[in-house]
Amino acid sequence: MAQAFTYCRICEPLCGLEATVEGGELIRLRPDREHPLSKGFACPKGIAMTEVQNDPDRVLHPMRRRADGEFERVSWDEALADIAARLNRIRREHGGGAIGWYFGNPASFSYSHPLWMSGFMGALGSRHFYSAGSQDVNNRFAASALLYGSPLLVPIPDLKRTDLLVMLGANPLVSHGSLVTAPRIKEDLAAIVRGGGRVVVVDPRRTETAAAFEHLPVAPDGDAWLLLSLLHVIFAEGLEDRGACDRARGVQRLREAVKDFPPEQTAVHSGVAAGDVRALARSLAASERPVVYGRTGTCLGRYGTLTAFLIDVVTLVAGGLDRVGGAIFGQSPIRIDEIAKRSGVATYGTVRSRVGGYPDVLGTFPAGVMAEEIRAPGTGRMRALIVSAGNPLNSVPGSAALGEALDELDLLVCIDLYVSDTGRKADYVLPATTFLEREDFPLPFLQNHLTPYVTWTEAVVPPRGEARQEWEIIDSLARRMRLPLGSVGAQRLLYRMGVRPSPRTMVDALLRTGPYGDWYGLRRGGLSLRKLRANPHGIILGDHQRAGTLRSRILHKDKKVHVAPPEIVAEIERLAAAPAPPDDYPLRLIGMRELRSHNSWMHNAPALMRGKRAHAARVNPKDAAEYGLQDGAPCRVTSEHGSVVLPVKVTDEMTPGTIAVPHGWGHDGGWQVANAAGGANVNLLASPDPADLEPLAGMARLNGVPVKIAPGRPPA
Ligand SMILES: Nc1nc2c(c(=O)[nH]1)N[C@H]1C(S)=C(S)[C@@H](COP(=O)(O)OP(=O)(O)OC[C@H]3O[C@@H](n4cnc5c(=O)[nH]c(N)nc54)[C@H](O)[C@@H]3O)O[C@H]1N2
Ligand SMILES: Nc1nc2c(c(=O)[nH]1)N[C@H]1C(S)=C(S)[C@@H](COP(=O)(O)OP(=O)(O)OC[C@H]3O[C@@H](n4cnc5c(=O)[nH]c(N)nc54)[C@H](O)[C@@H]3O)O[C@H]1N2
Ligand code: SF4
Ligand SMILES: [Mo]
Repeated sequence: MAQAFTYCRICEPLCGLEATVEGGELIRLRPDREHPLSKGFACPKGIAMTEVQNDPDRVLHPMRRRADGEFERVSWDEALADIAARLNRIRREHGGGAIGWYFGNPASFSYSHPLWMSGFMGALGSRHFYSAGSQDVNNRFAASALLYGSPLLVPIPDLKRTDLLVMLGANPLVSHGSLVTAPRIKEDLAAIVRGGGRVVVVDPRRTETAAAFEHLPVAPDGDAWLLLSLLHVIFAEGLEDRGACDRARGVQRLREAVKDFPPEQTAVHSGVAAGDVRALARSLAASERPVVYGRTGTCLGRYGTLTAFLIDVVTLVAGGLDRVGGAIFGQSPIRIDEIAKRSGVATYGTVRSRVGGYPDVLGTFPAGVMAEEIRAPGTGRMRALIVSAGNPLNSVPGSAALGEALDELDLLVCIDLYVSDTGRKADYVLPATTFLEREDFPLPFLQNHLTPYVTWTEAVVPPRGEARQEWEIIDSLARRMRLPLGSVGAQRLLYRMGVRPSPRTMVDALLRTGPYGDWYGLRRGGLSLRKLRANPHGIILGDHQRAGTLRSRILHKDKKVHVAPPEIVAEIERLAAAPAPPDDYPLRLIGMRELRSHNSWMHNAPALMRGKRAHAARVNPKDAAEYGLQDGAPCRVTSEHGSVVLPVKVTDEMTPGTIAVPHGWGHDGGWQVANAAGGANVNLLASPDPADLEPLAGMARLNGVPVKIAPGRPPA
């Protein structure tokens, strides 16, 4: 038996894991006690990854769907040859722009997969590039592009030094933190309070985090109203940080824009009493080290980009932006800023989608237009789709319409661990390695580390069956299609010359020439891949991320934070003119996460499903009484777009008028435990209409969906 150290790549804390391996097989995963950040913490999902790794339902060979809908095993050679030929036929007849790609959340946890995938799409010259981002964080990137001129300048809350954290739409005690990597985040939050500070959790549900700290209930989709009123009060009472305002651009316009939003008038939209808003505004202004932070609860409404934008603006006006204990901009040991600038991948609004005219965010379009992009005739129609590490049928709004559209494709290929709900419709399912079967480097997360840190891992077990890494699959496909890969100029040139750099050599070069690099021996003790390999628990690079770096990193020509660009002013006007919601759907649906689920893909691990776990809609006792619902009995939730049946859970953690349903349930894939778990696909309730997406980043509207509820009978 051998032990190996690695890190978990299910969610953003990237906790250290110790793997026990015997005869090339994973026996057990345990928390790594020597990991300098997670220090022996890992959650149930990380531990249960053993069951995913060894799952009998995993896809271990390329599979082709037969006419009867069942899958048959084929060789890699056969699969790749047929896929390449079919893609090339589409290219000949309709151009590379008819081929699309959707990548899901796990893709971002691999350093090599995104690089090779964007190389592939770049070489095809296709704009049909979609991701889970439009259901997650693209609004945050868009807000940063507007504020700082770069979508990748996303601040993290300086949790170890703040004295007032106002947290909107995040539940880190369950999600373990997102857009900030802090594996022991629960302790970091508790320490704020222990040090005399405050943690205020703004959420329609009294979440695990809200219950542990101060809870300020908010109406679903009410955050923008609340933030505008916080600004209103701070300006009206002359409490703004003058220095910070003097250094920003557009403050006068912003002042004008928020004049019409006194808390007494916005309370009906935000659900927060005027007195509470005024008190919070004063606390923020009085705090030495304030920070406002928001996550998915603030991203998936009608005003996601505006909300993310206002979150930073409130921090700025309160004096916390780019300051110790506020919202700070972390740095990576790899020169991400520069690479992003030079490679031209850090784009926002450079191109627009064919359907809906949405701006691109980092070169991708909203997944909510995919169905229409497949169906709408004309040039640029999407005819083939590759899905890697994603399950869009279960994660994108308007699942019914998307399902029908996928059936119209000439070719659908899924690269996955399982036959997912989406994979069920694929012509081919290609077996991917798990993260335990691949080497890795936390490329996109390095600047989010609260404590600067870097690590590298080798694969801890060889691939099961014939599983392959995504970059290898893409590489072989590109070769067969005679497509020169290369996401950055130099890489493309090398490919043309027949040199094919591996992801590993690329990372070594980036590390060695980065700010901590060894410069090939010029700086002794500097970073290189060799040094990382000699430190299996990773290397701490400093005590804290630095504050005060923003000015040198802003990409706006005037080097100022832009607090009132026309796009945002227009959004404020749109918000003020919003029509009243339909009366016949009196309740608001929101999402939530569960400790033992991970989006849609861990419901097949028996360890996570113990205790007869079931999907449920959480409903306040008052609403339950009003609509005749009984705890544990089935209910029917109906929106303008669809209807689902699932059990009710009556709980006073919900604010009246709001119901919470986790996404990622209601399976019909090749995963037996998950299929048997029941539940429903909540995204059947979200609008399939591209016109209903949020305008500035194409964010899906998954929170605040108008619904009604009634006792329901489970489907026969
Ligand atoms: N209603 C509602 N919908 C939501 C959300 C919400 O809050 N409410 N949240 C949204 C968010 S934040 C996200 S991130 C998305 C997630 O949406 P998606 O990323 O589309 O879906 P996942 O459920 O994460 O499915 C990931 C798929 O990748 C596979 N997989 C796992 N690891 C690997 C790997 O290493 N390689 C490969 N090739 N495949 C792998 C899994 O088997 C699974 O099929 O859902 C979004 N949808
Ligand atoms: N256990 C577990 N952990 C996960 C995941 C998982 O599926 N399971 N998924 C991972 C992924 S992909 C992501 S992106 C992160 C997300 O990380 P978080 O954003 O922290 O995750 P959530 O728990 O969904 O928190 C969102 C909160 O927003 C609230 N909310 C809903 N609507 C509104 C609203 O209109 N306004 C406000 N203020 N709040 C609202 C919900 O009640 C919920 O508490 O979690 C990651 N971690
Ligand atoms: S919190 Fe759990 S799932 Fe997330 S990285 Fe840590 S062990 Fe993995
Ligand atoms: Mo996510």
